[in-house]
Amino acid sequence: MTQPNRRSFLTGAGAIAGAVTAASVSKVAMAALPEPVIQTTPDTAGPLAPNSGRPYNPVVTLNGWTLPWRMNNGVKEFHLVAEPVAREMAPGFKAHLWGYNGQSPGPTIEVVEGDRVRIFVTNKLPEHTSIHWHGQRLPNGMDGVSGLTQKAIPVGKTFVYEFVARRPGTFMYHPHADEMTQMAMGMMGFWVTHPRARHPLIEEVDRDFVFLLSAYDIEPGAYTPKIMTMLDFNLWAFNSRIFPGIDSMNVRLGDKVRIRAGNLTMTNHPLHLHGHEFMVTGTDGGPTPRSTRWMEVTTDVAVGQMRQLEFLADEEGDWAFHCHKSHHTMNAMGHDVPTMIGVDHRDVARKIGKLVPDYMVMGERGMADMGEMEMLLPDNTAPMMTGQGPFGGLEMGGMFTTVKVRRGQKPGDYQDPGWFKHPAGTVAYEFTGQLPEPARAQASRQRAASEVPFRDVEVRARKPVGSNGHSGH
Ligand SMILES: [Cu+2]
Repeated sequence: MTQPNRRSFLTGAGAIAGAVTAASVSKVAMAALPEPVIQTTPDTAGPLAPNSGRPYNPVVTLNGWTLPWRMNNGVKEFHLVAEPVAREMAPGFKAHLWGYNGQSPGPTIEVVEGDRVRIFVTNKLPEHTSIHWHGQRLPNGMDGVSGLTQKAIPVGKTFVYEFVARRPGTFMYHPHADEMTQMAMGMMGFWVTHPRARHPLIEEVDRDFVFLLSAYDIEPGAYTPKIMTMLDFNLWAFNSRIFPGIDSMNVRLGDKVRIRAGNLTMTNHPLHLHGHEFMVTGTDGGPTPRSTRWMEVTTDVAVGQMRQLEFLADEEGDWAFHCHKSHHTMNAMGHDVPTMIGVDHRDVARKIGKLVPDYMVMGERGMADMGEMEMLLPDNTAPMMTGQGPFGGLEMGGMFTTVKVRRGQKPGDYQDPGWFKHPAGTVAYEFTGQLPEPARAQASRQRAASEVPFRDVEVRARKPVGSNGHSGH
């Protein structure tokens, strides 16, 4: 847990933790830009309790933070700075991304339904930008589509967006100028509009976590994403962090928990929770009607969509929460590796060695060996399958974390409680008795004797190798 630090551009602003109050800023200062608040660490910041404006229950951004604001004559003023950032995606692995206010993704913006919001956007990127407020009802000229609804924000300039947050819900923000490059570089942020009063379709919850799904293509050893990649990403992230760099979501036994996710990658992500059932209570269009809700353990979040999952955390333990595309729970180094199970690799190793010096052939017994090869990786990359748990290697990466449900977790405490201490007799254990002969093998032997003579059949499968230039499909 860390508090954002501030670059103090204004004199007499005073040092205040959390949101800036109108009373602390002089009249001259109010006419100026709100000082930008910059975050330098990728740690999960505690919830930012509002100290001005209408009250609400704040969210917690996974490996992120909420942007403080100042009140100026009843308008909530925020200052976003679009700039190059260094994002630690996992311990030992830093990426050179573009983001907002020191991090990628940018800070979460939290407002209340009916709030008038003014957002100053300063462009410190090497090219023009804009911000689109994904999902919002707003005047057309505030929609942030450069060329269509506004001029792009030139390098070094500050533009102002102003609108009323008209409907409560879950939103995102991202550039709508050289969008492919800027989103591939990590420019995005979360936005939550809280209901102004009790809403018939919006439950009050004890914990409300938010994060964005993002994907990057960064060569092992490199720092900057390849922006032309459309599908073949090698880093699948929750809020520009990859396992084991993603914090756990720590809750109290019996808590009502909401997890909000938005997808700004180029493919869908079926999010899967272990040990509990959840309901999708909201989409990018707002809260879902009750008649459309059903219990499930996996829900797909398509490109450009947002989903709110809600569940009662009534089972103690460390419960996995991850994208169910298994390639999305792996890190770099794992892609474009041939399947080696059961293959005599001596000849292959010689061939690959010519192309990639120091390459190791792995996987004769499956890929689990990869989990223990961290020492041999180039600088600045993340092992493909990694993470240590109380029982050994987790062999995971990418879009994977845990929901830690604890009896002793105090209300409002988001600290990691450590690994779950399983009650005696509740962990899967080794069977040490006699293994019986499999019954099915018995049956097929009888049939083989009475019908056709049984002989070994070898199956060879080979993908067609084209010479017509279509190999990239
Ligand atoms: Cu996925």
